[in-house]
Amino acid sequence: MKVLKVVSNVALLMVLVFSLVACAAPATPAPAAAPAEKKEFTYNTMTMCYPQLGAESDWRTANTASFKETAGELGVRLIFSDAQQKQENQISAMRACIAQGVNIIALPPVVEDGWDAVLKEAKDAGIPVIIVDRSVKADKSLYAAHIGSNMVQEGEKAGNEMNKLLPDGGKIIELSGTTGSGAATGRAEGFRKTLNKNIEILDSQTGNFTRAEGKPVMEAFLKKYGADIKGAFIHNDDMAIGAIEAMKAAGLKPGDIKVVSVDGTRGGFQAMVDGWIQADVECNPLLGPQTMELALNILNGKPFEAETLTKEEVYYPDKAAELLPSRKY
Ligand code: GZL
Repeated sequence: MKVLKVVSNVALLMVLVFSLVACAAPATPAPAAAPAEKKEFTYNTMTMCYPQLGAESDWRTANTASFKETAGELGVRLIFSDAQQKQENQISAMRACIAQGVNIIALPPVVEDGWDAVLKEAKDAGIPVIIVDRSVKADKSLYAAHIGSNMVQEGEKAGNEMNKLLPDGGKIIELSGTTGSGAATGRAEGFRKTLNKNIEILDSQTGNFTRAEGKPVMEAFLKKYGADIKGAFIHNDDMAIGAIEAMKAAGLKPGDIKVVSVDGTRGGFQAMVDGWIQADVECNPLLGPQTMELALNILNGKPFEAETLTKEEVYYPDKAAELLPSRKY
């Protein structure tokens, strides 16, 4: 069976030669793997960091609820923290989120200044930042977008309301929000832009957006200026409610001092029903849904607005009772 053997030897030789040729021949490169498709984010795969500034007011409580409820409904993983109104705590929370490798940061800044370094750290880590609610004084290249209120416009509206309440002029006081915050700065600026010249601001003092601090500030104003005070511009309903406690304790009646407040919370509406607040400039805290949608568009490279300003009304006592039950915050 020589032939077979020979065949087999020849076959063996051929196999040997073929395998040698196959090994020697340059391997034809495998087709390059298609570049990995950039995975599109969905709400379920998005992790958002929300270093909330505090829990100082009903507005803030509603803002926190809006983010937590929206994240729960959409399936977004929300890394939430409460900075107790301290910027250093917000910055630490942001740095922890950066280290954790979140997809996006939504920052509600307690004050306007001091954000450049941590915003740059986020940018260098490839984590976009959305500024929520109040503004920051930082290079716009350091963050992707801002969503919130036009605080200067809120102040202008308040000035117009005070003009209507004191057509013959008079002396007023101002309880301002957190010193250095975009909300307080903007409202004060806008208010002074539209206030009539026959209305004099006797004094201005921060109540840090809280009821607890609004009350003693108003007590001190009443002690110092007494019946000279014809009006009060108060930067949020929580401070107004604190100030109303001081006015009651001083024996004043609703309307003795014309009060213009800001936020439009249920507490503010109730104070209008009771006659203590004469106009309430709305400031909308329910920013969760719009911010989540904005975040997804940013992450997926879709078109988005760099600046989204919320639409806001001014409310008055004559409609307060009717509208109060439908108020969402
Ligand atoms: C304004 C917001 C302010 C509210 C206050 O957009 O930052 O902070 O007016 C809150 O009630 O504390």
